[in-house]
Amino acid sequence: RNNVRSMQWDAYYELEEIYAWIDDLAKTYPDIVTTEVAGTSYEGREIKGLKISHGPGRRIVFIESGIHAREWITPATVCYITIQLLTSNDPETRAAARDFDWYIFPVTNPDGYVWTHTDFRLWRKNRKPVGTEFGIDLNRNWNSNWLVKGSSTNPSSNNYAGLGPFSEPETRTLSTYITAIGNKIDIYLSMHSSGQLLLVPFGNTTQPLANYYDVVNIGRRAMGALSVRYGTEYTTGNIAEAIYHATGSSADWVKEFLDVPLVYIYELRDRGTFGHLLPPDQILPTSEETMDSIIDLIHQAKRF
Ligand code: ING
Ligand code: ZN
Repeated sequence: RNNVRSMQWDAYYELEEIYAWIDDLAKTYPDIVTTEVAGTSYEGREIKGLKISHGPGRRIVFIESGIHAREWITPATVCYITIQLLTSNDPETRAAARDFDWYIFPVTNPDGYVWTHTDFRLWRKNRKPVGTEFGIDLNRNWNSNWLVKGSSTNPSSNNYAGLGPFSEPETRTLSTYITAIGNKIDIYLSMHSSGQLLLVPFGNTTQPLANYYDVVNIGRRAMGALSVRYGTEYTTGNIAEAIYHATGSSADWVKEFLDVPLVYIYELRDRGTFGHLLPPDQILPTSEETMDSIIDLIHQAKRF
């Protein structure tokens, strides 16, 4: 199954398969795809992704997914999006692929992802040992209001924030990589599941951020596009308002420090029936509708 161009989107893939597929894409599309390594995990795995570029000087879309190990639908959907950007004949999709540089990282927590395949399906954090416990919540470890809200100092918690901001190799190396791209990022998407929500920063306050109304309106329209195909309903709003207060997330950090104009967190399907155990027969519909929304986002961003 190494060649994902023949992927049937009917099964969740293991880390090795996804990474082999990325290498294969770079070989198949040498003029537009490059393999990118954004960092290294605690156990020494690469955070491997790819860049799609049709030429210099383009605005950037950055997609970070799989920061939570058990949220398997996120890498699956992101792989689908990647293949659409490379192979679709749809004019809007081709335009989106051509007009932006795409940085796509399906699995930003590779150790955790492997652990969910080998040992414990519902693992969320990375796999760094902390005393007798394991794992830091990598979406509480970024240097933005670190430990302020919705975070734990207890290593046994699923929201353990770590010993300090960027204490973890995954967040430290990934943030360094993102910083090197700098303020040319126009759209940053952080992919999670589940709940069918589209969230915008910040997670420490329900106060609207600078361009809140523009960002939310663009998001709402994109969720309208998402619902067309299968009627899937999303709720759009501020993190703290729509879900819970939580700080130290990647989304808050790119908003605060890189001033990325459009930052969204997707909480993909479903609304609780299966949660993280979303059956494989929902990979394709989830991927398709999410792609529809991203194309709409891109369309709106061009005029933003
Ligand atoms: N949800 C996110 C979490 O990290 C979130 C929600 C996103 C909070 C971004 C704060 C910032 O808890 C899931 N499902 O992980
Ligand atoms: Zn998550």
